[in-house]
Order: sequence, then C-alpha cells, then structure tokens
Amino acid sequence: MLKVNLSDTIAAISTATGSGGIGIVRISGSQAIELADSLFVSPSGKRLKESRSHMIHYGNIVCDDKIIDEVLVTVMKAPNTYTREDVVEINTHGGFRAVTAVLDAVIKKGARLAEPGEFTKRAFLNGRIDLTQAEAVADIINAKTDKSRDIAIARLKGSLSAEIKDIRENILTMLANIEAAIAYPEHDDETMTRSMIEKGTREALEKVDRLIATADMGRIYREGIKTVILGKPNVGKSSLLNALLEEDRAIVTDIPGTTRDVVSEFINVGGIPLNIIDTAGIRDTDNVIEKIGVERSRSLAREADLILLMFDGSSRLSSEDRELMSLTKGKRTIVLINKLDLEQKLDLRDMDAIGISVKNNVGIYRLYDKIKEMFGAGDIENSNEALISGERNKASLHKAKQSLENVIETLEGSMPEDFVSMDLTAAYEALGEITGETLEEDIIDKIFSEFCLGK
Ligand SMILES: Nc1nc2c(ncn2[C@@H]2O[C@H](COP(=O)(O)OP(=O)(O)OP(=O)(O)O)[C@@H](O)[C@H]2O)c(=O)[nH]1
Ligand SMILES: [Mg+2]
Repeated sequence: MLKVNLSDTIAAISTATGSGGIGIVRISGSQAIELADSLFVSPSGKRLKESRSHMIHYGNIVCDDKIIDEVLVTVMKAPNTYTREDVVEINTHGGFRAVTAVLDAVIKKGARLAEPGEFTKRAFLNGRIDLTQAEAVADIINAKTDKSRDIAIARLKGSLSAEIKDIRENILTMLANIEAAIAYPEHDDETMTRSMIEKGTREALEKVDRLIATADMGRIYREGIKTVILGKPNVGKSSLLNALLEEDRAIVTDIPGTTRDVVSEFINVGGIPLNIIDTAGIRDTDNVIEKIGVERSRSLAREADLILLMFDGSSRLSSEDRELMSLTKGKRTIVLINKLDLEQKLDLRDMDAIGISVKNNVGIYRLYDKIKEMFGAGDIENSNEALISGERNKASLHKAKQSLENVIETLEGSMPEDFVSMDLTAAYEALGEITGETLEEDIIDKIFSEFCLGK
C-alpha cells in the first residue's frame, strides 16, 4: 500500500506565474477551511466554516493586522472536489507579489507547500480518478493542438480506463474458471475449459495489440512529430522553417553554413503537432563550430519521426546530397526540391519529390497535405479509439502481451494449468499498472513529479 501522508493540508499557487487578471492560491486538506478562515475577513463578518459547500465569498486576506489583498474565496467541501478533500481557492489579484504574499500567509498558518502534481495525486490516491485520467490532466495542460486536447479529454473521461477494465475483467473471469475447475474437478469438462480460455486469451491479446498500435499516434499527439529539416548548406532549410512558422525565427543568409545551432519550434498541421527542427546544412567543413552543428544534424536525423529532405533545384546533385540520402534510410521522409522559381538543373528522376519555392510561397500546401496523409489525421478524426501515450503505458502493454502469448503457447503445448493461471495473473497485473491499481509507490511518485506546480 502507498505510504503517503494525506493528513497534511497543502497549498500552492495554481495559476501561471506572471501578471494576469486573477491569481489562485489553492488549499486542500482537512484543515483547509479553518486555515483560510484564520486569514479571511468578510465585510459582513461571515465565517467560512459556516459556509455551504461550493460558495464564493468576498473579503480581504488579513495577516498580522495587515490587509494583504482583496479576494474572492471559494469553499468546496469534501467529497465533491478535485482532490476529494476540503478545498479552498483564494482568488487574488493576478500580480506575482499578490499571489505569493497570500500563499506565504497560508503557509505561515500551517499549510505545507504542495509538491508538483500533488493535488492530482490526491485525487488519484483518494480514488476519484485512476492513473490514465491523472496522466490525461497533464496532457490537457500540455496539449499542443486542439486535437491533442480532444484525445486527452477523452482519456480524462475514462476511454482508456474502460478498455483496460474490460480486458482485466475478462482475464479475471478466466482465472475464476480455472480456480473452479481445480476446486470441483468432478464438474469440470477439461477440454471445454481449455478452449474457452484459449478463445478468451486470444480476444484479450487482440485488444492489447490494438492498444499498442495506437502508441505511436498517442505519442505524436502528446509530443509532436519530431520533424527534422535536412539538407546541404544554403538549400533554404531555415527559410522553410520561417515560412512554416510565419515568422523570422531562424537567420537566413545566402552564405552557406549560416545555421549552426539547432532551432526547434512547434507548428500545427491540420491538428497534428509538429516539433519542427532546423539544422545546420550537412557538408565537410574545417570550421570547428560548424562541424559541431553538422554532427548534431546527423544525430537528429537518426532520432527523427519525419525527415524533410531538401534539395536545391537550381543546382546539380552533389556528393553531399548523396550522403544525405543515405542518412534518411529507413526513415519516413518527404523529399522537397526548393528554389523552383530559378532555372532547374537538378535531376531526381525516380524520386517522389515535392517541388516548392519558399521564396515565392509556392507548393507548401502540398507539404501539409503529404504530412496529413502520412500521419493519418483523417483516421484519428473519425475514430473514437482510446489512444495510449507514453512509454510507461506501452511497456506495460508489452508485458501483458508477452504473458498472454505465453498462455497460448502453454495451451497449445498442453502444459499444466498452473502456468496458465500464472501468466494470466501476470497479464492482469501488467494491465493494472496502466490504471495505477498495481503500481509501485516510487513509480507513482515519479509520474506526479512531472506535473506542474499547483495542479
Ligand atoms: N531563389 C530562391 N532562393 C531561396 C529560396 N528559399 C531560400 N532561398 C535563399 O537561399 C539562401 C539560403 O537560405 P537559408 O534558408 O539560409 O538556407 P539553409 O539551408 O538554412 O542554409 P544553412 O543554414 O547554411 O545550412 C537565402 O539567400 C535564401 O533567401 C527559394 O525558394 N528561391
Ligand atoms: Mg539555415
């Protein structure tokens, strides 16, 4: 069981740092209302502890006889709150000093500063949400496009939890059947039990495989497609980055070797988030700084989900261009021939390439279409399938898959039933890791530590 101290009352600033209309200090725990009450002075003299749940009160936060800020205080009583504990939210003026001063006063009165993600962690520990939903909260906050957010919202509403629960329940039924067969051998028709288990296991395996297949898409919507613009110097890579961003982000000159550092930004292509990376043009060079840049380009090419391989249509194919083609082997690649506005000298006969002119803004829409086609935006749009995301979930699914495959192997080889229940149990537990039912405390801590403060 998790040894987590849930008896503390915790507090944090829940809004972003910086200036804004309002700032929110959130308090959660059994002392939340009493603690806020000791700082709150309303014009009518009303006390927060007399308040009904889910009510907002106007007043001042007063500490050591000094008014710290004029505020609105929301009182939400357990269990219908974000954490399932008593929660008070103090709406302050949105300046950094105002919110921190109110937080300081709350801490002074005995609250403990919350760790990152601790409010959500309490929601999980108190059973309001499972781990897939907690992770969805972080994904909503970090969503790069509306589509990414839609997917995370579906997960928050329990789409993935429901699928996992369904598979786990079926496994549990099979385990119960095996138990019964062992306890009452006289009632058992052994061949029937075996065939039923084999069928059930195959069904579970199919579902697990389907979820694994969504992992790539899930990751892409979470982190963006890692898209590397690759090409020899001066072909127009930085110009393309600027065109896609619609701003002059990277330096463009007609001097080959302009870009040395990696420039990385997010763009949205029809709902698909692209983490687009401009690199140093690849060539042999004696310049120490440029050399480092070229090395980085090579290693980025190896990690990329998608390479935009760019050639200059106005010059002939060079040995550098040929080296580049070898870097893209086995990678999803879109070949771009730039500078279509100039006289064309490049001959790339057998290649499926898109001709563009970044300078004249010609052909870029075809690049967008190609990306959408490659990453199946349409499919995602039309499917209600739960997507998994994150290496953690993927690893648990692979564990479950392995155990289920072991079950089939055992049944086919007519091995003793002991193995079957052992492997079914292992699959059941691996799947439980995804929802957080069977997960070690330190792993759970790590998941929540990646949240932002105040959530
Ligand atoms: N005529 C023409 N010139 C272009 C086009 N796109 C880019 N250029 C020019 O090509 C030159 C090089 O552009 P960059 O975007 O800096 O090229 P790069 O590939 O980033 O070069 P490095 O950073 O040196 O690797 C600049 O003078 C651009 O204005 C185009 O479509 N047509
Ligand atoms: Mg450049």
